[in-house]
Amino acid sequence: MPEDLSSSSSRLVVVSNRTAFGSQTRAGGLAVALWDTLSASNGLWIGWSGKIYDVPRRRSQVVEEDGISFALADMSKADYDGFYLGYANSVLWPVMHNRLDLAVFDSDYFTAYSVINRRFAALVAEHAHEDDLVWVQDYHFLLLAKYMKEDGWRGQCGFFLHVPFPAPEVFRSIPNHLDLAAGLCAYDVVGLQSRHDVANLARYLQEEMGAERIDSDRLRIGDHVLVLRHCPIGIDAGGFSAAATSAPAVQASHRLERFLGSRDLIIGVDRMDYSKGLPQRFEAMATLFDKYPELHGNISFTQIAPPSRSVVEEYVLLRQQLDELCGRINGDYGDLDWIPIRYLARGYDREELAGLYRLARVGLVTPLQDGMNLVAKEYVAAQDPANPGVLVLSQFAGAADQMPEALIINPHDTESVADAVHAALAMPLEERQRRWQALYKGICTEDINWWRERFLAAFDMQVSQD
Ligand code: ADQ
Repeated sequence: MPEDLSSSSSRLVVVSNRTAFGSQTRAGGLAVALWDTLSASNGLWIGWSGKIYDVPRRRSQVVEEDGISFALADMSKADYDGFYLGYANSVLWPVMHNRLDLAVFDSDYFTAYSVINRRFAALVAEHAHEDDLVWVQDYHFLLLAKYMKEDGWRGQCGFFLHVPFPAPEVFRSIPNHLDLAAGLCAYDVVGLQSRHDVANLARYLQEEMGAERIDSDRLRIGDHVLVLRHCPIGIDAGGFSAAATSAPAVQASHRLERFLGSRDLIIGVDRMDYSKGLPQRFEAMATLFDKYPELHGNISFTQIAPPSRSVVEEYVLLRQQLDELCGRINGDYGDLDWIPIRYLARGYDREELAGLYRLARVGLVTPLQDGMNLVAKEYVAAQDPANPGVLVLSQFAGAADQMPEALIINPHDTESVADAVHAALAMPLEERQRRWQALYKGICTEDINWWRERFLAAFDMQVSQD
């Protein structure tokens, strides 16, 4: 077991809040996306151990799994409350998803955020060496490169933001937004999910940090060149497609089929989060049942949504809201032999999910705001080419830019969502195949490897500055 990780040769080093070490089900897009990448490149993954101690162990724990080395640090309860539940998920998450109304601006949260970013910067210094390429993931670590540089780091360091970057007017509402901006400017490369995110961040840095545009991918801030790169994240499309016909997939699909009988399945799969538009989706299903009574008894909507961050008040309220909506809709429209909406608050294995996607005539992906949304891509990958289902996709998911052949809807407009689901159910085979082929080609071309290569290639743009 490699104790002194810093002596190995040049590698990819990923830093993210949660690693996927030892986990059976990976219910986060980030974990799903990074595992294969690091496993293939014998990389190092630095993150939180997932453990909360009254007195955290001082040293990080070093372990190995599937060719990946992990350096894992514990957190105290106070760290977890202030950094994770507080700043990351009660300030940054809502603001990045345009929900200023849900943000809790408590200055103690920012202090905790800075402390944890400093601690992880020290962890990088301990385990990485300057030939390594450090790739920091997501909104938990906006300040990391700044602290690494203050500690003397001279190697390369890039950052990928999995969530949207909001309009500058929204980001500016964060009391410490300039500290965050200084943190972002310390990276060599910042990757974002959509062109819209790149444009928002570029405008913000120009307005607040005096950044000047060098060209479409580069900004100059003082004497530092920052590459802003549009890198939409993809999936392992071939692997996911194969998973959809695996034994666990077929088994899960048969179990659900026994419940469905001859009914058509409409599926939603999300982390339970207010950005995913779940109440609006449930309302859209009620509108569908109102508008198209001929569908009664002939379709079944199953929503799979494992709880996440379930101690943050908003998540508790969301769970209650979904329970109530589900009960109301089933009460209003259900019958002795028909349950219109089923809602399963638990996670499933990747293969099982793939089987369920494949069974569904319609994949309903309707976030109000989403960096990318990998479920949309997984749904397409899992389809049977001979008889593919139809993807109904929110215009506010980053994925919509790459997937114009889906039925693109506004999730706030419940009537248009209902109409799209109706159209999807009635769509002739030939049109379903035509749309699916174009979508599948896209997710195979711009897959998870394409994403990684595109991000890593951006470092060359930084050094080739004029
Ligand atoms: P998330 O908000 O977590 O990720 P998403 O992109 O939809 O959202 O990824 C969810 C992942 O978790 C998918 O791979 C899905 O299969 C899995 N998952 C969801 N529900 C599950 C369940 N019930 N059981 C098992 N697995 C489940 C963040 C951003 C997104 C961005 C990703 C990746 O918010 O916008 O697409 O990172 O960059």
